[in-house]
Amino acid sequence: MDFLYTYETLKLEFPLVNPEKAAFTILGVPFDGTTSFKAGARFGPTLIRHATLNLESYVLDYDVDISQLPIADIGDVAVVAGDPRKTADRVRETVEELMKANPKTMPILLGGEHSQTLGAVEALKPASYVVFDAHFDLRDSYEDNPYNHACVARRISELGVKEAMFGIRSGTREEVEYAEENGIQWVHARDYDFDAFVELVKPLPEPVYLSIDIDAFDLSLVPSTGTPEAGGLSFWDVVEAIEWLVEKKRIVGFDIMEVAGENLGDVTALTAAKLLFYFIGAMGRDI
Ligand SMILES: [Mn+2]
Repeated sequence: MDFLYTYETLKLEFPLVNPEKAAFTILGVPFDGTTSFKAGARFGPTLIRHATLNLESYVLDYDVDISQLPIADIGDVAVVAGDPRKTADRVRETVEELMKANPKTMPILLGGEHSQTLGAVEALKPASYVVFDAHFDLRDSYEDNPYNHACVARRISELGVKEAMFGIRSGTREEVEYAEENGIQWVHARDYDFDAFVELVKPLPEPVYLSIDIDAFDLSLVPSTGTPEAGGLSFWDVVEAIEWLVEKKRIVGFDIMEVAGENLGDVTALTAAKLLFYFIGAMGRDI
């Protein structure tokens, strides 16, 4: 793990295990080098870890105490300032190394800009990419950079990965056309419900990479994020979708991205931390 810095204070407050023995391995990606509007995603991983202090490790709904599960937190990737491609290379190499050491672990990225999801997807080679996001992220290039956060789903689609998107409510005509031409299915936030989710995700090939851009949620839940948009999904919308995926599909990687902010206890990080516990709790029912 050459590219990591791992301050003790930046880790989850659990009895953690070695990544070679972990069912879940947390990796922070504190990158915000191409943020367009609201800065602070570099603090996302730290803010999410801190927000977990507020939560019970017992996930009520599942009767699972996640502090009893084998979780590793390997710290944060040392980012290459201003360079999303080089930073994503470090994410890819770190995840590759991790999977070599423990092919059974579930890597969980906490971010940080959505651009960094590309590195994890390149390492894990899923057949499908299921994403909750306010935005398509299907631009060919943005601000002269094909690895900008606004291009991540385009780069992933070019790898031949099937995509389904939920919570979309912002994009360009070109992105809509690209989605149509390339068989990328999506559900507008306004039309989102559980049945619409299942209909699109059911036929997708496995394994699946699940990415949560925190801006998929309604703005009231996630005020601190790089490109906030009104009119998003509810917390339970996303939790129910995660539960279905965990039960029905093989998931190879998970991330919660675009959490920003500057203050401990930020609402956005609290939303992200709770979601993290639901994901680990849902997966942990079978461990
Ligand atoms: Mn987004």
